[in-house]
Amino acid sequence: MNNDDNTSLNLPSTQTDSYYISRLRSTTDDATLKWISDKTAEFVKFMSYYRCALMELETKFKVLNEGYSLTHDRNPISSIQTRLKSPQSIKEKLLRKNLGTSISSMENNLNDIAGVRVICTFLDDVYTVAETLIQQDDVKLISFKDYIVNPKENGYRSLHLVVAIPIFLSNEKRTVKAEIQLRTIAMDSWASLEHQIRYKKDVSVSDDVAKDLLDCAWLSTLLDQKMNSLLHRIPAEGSKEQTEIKFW
Ligand code: 0O2
Repeated sequence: MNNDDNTSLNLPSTQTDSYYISRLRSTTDDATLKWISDKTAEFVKFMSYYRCALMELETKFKVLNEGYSLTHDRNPISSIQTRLKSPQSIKEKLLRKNLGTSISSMENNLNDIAGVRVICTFLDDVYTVAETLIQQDDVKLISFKDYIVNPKENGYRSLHLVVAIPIFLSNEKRTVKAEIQLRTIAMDSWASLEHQIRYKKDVSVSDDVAKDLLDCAWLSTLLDQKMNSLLHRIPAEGSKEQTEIKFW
């Protein structure tokens, strides 16, 4: 039996962990143990910068939403999701791109360790929210891809921004990059479905399914356009209604 194979030992996971830790301690010199511990601490600290960037950005979008509701009496943002890329995905992406896996390589080569998805109610809101964010003087726009004006071949639509923002820690200021995806509710439901069916899966999808997905993307585009034009018709009719209510 191979002693390094924990499956053949058939131990519960907690026991397996402590087994490995004690084995590591007994087979590794102090300098190497310190090196492992330093590397782990460095990675944990590095990831915490991105967690802070997510908190900053989420707050920025919440404040922006609140401010807009004061002036326009409605919220442009329907929901905000944040995610920190997992160590596994970070490593896989770097290896896929033939890049080194050091912390500086992560920092220089990956823009999406911190990811924010902002789901807007209407098409115009996507651009209003994006513009309002990048006008803020502590937000630096690094790049943007407009997959709404230029959808991907499969029908994917969204506005992608890469921004850099400062985060202030107790004893340092860091500039951290984050990827922001802005999309409407219709774009989001399409992307979620497509992600489940096809995206990143190695299996190829039948032509029928690909065609139906493209049809759905087209329908969601029409829906967004129609809803957006309705939005522009509401204020005039709405204000008339409001006057009548006030009069009563
Ligand atoms: P996940 O699991 O959502 O995080 P890059 O990230 O710069 O190396 P690329 O292709 O230039 O690669 O990035 P792009 O086009 O800006 O897309 C990055 C993210 O957009 C993806 O992240 C997806 O979240 C989303 N996305 C892009 N294309 C599609 C698509 O066809 N369908 C769906 N459903 N989502 C898409 P990840 O890290 O690949 O995946």
